[in-house]
Amino acid sequence: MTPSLRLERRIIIIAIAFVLVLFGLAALAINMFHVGLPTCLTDIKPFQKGELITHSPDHYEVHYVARMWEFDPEEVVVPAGSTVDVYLSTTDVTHGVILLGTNLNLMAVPGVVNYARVKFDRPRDYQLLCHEYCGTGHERMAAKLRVVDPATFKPNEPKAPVQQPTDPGYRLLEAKDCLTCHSIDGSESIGPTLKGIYGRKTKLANGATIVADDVYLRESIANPSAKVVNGFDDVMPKPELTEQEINALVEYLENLK
Ligand code: HEC
Ligand SMILES: [Cu+2]
Repeated sequence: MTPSLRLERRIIIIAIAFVLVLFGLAALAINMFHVGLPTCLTDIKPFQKGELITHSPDHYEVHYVARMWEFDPEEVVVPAGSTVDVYLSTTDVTHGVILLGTNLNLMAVPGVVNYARVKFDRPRDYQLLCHEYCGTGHERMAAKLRVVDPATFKPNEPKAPVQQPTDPGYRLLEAKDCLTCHSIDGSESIGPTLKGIYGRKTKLANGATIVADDVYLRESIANPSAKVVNGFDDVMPKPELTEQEINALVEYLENLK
């Protein structure tokens, strides 16, 4: 073996030994000193979802969750004169968050919850924007913070439950699996939402437009393929219902505003 080859081999051995020592030190740090990667706080409540918490009529707390490419909550309304504590976290990559027209400017860093306090004196609409490039949807990433006149401010009431679980009509919808394809709160599903169906103008697949009255509701339930709503597939199964059950369902739907 030539001297230069011997030298090369020695260098390789030293390099490998160096890497092994580094791995050994890392293992030592983890096992003896319990050094770990930072835990992601977004996995821990209350920072999984965005929310507005009311502490008092002029003190609020907002948990903003940034993710590609939106903020949760999308819109927050507080009355003028309030102090807002903003907590910010991200569920994916790093985002930058600026509330235009204020000095709120925070980074949303994975695993970290950042905080700032803002006071709003006058009614005004503010834009919350992402100013750290975070992917193709970056420019769309925005949310609204509206500061309104305290006289017109309506506290965020918890959403009134749309369903009355004790209502026999609702129980039937549930028991007959209607709710797997239909919502009663207006949201989209496999079938049209049943919210506000009574009196609704509906375009049918055959081009005709009908107004949903008793007769139509009864027919849609008892014989789903007779009239198919435009834009939906004729997939609703013919349900096994007694005359009484159909009546209860129709009556329930008539009152589902
Ligand atoms: C497998 C999914 C599915 C199930 C289960 C289902 N539906 Fe439907 N339903 C649909 C679809 C899709 C439409 C729209 C196409 C059509 O008109 O047939 C529809 C249409 C309707 C309509 C007319 C809607 C409109 O906008 O005019 C009513 C009323 C209705 N369903 C009631 C019910 C009731 C009550 C049940 C339970 C007994 C039920 N559905 C179960 C899928 C379903
Ligand atoms: Cu972003």
